[in-house]
Amino acid sequence: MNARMARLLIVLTLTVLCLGYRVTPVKAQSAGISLDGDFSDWTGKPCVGDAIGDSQPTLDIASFCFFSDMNNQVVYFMFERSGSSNAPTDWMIRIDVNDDGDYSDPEDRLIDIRYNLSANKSLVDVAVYDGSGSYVTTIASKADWGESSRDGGARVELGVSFGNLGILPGVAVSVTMDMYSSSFADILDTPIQWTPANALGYLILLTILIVGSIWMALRTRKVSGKRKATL
Ligand SMILES: [Ca+2]
Ligand SMILES: [Ca+2]
Ligand SMILES: [Ca+2]
Repeated sequence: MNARMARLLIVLTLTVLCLGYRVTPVKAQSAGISLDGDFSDWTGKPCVGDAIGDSQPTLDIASFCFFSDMNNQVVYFMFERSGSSNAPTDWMIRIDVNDDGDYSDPEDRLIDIRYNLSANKSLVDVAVYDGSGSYVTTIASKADWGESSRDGGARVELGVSFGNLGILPGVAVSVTMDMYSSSFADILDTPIQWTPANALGYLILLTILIVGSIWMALRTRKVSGKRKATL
């Protein structure tokens, strides 16, 4: 391997590394999920059900789904309630990012969702806080990401980037998450264990292997050059 080729490979490797660590903003459409208030794209995505009737219908969680888009590093969420009304309701998704059984660490995240709706559209606000309650970012303000009352008024979809969730490639090996409705009126019966970093972990491993190969090649060349010089 000549020096020019080695430099080219280093640049390519650094590019791969940067792509692996990029923080991608939420896109309106990605990997089969569109944030548009149409829920046909959730068919076949991972979901857990929740008991019906364990809260007042407008705050009664019926199901919770999520889809992790590894390519764009966005996690999409969807939840459904058993009843409907046009009154605004509050929902929280909480994520134990450092997976220590406690949702209140600064590393953890709380996604605060307000679902408001009218006959023909929805107004969804989404903000992210860390586990200690500090504000992180606003994801959406009055986005039409839920069902209008005419369409059932029960489901909401949203997406949050890995970066805003504090999920670092190769660090967050496993996280636990669940959700609850306003003031714990209902809480998801089954917390979800999720491993977000697998694909990114492979990318990092590949990067380390490439960098290691280049370093070895350069070192071999340098040693070889010194030997030649002493002959
Ligand atoms: Ca959709
Ligand atoms: Ca329920
Ligand atoms: Ca925690």
